Amino acid sequence: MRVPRITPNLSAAISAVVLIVLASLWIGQHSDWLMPVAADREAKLVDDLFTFMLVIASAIFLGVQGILLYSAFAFRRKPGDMTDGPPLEGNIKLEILWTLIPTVLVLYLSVYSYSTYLQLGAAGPMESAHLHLPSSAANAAPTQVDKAVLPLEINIQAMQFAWIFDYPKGIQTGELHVPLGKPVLLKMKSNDVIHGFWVPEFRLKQDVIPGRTTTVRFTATRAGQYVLNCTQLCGTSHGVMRADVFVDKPEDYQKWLASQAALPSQLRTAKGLPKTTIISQVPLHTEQTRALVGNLRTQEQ
Ligand SMILES: [Cu+2]
Repeated sequence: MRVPRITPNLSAAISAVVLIVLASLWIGQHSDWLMPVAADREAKLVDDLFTFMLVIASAIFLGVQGILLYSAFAFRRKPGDMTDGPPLEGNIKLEILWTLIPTVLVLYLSVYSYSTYLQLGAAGPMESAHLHLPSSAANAAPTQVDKAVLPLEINIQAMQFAWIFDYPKGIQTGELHVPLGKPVLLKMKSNDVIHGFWVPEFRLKQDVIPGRTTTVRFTATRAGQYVLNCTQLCGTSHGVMRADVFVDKPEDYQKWLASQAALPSQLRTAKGLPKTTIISQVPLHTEQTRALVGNLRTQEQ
């Protein structure tokens, strides 16, 4: 059987490739439609990676679907044609090409993703990495710079099914407040099972594991209220294991901290009870749990 020769129309092929590239870049430009607002400096790293992956994925999708649609119309069966399709077999050049392109893409994406991961400080303790110099402090004396970049440390306890935030001077709250523009280091522990810290607007996710301290570093850049979700299925009420996250202007943050320090402990009668017991006595309803944990504040141990 004679194999029909497809005469490539070079200018049409080039136009199609250019169109696909332009369309993919346009989709990449609008990747923010698919993401929540970005509320910290780290978000840019993740968003850039996401945009890059979206451009590649769009180009592959449009290319494959375009060839499929074109073929379906251009090579459709003519009326009255009852013959079999031509026996096409092997094409070394094409096989090399479609092995090489995905290999290069996957390798490049691995390197790019891992570099983003390292920059986010997610690969473990990296004391030298990820400290942001505020521009005003950049020219200051070394001692001032050191002080300026020291991150604010907040300890977090995760438990079924609540988050508790431990601030200096024994202040415990059920809401996470962080100051705008200051590096923050969260040190997280779990009191029972594996939980997961995730604030979509920060683009950061980290497991909270019993017997280990895991960390998250970020610098919030957008004041507002967000939600912290638990991402690990940690029990029957996993779905309500949320907490409010506030990014406050520095003066508002100080005011909030002072108001928390002045708050009388509403759980003095329960003093001595393990905190988990106090939490577990509350019906596991989001609002009630939040209200209780929000008021939970113990004196210095
Ligand atoms: Cu959980």
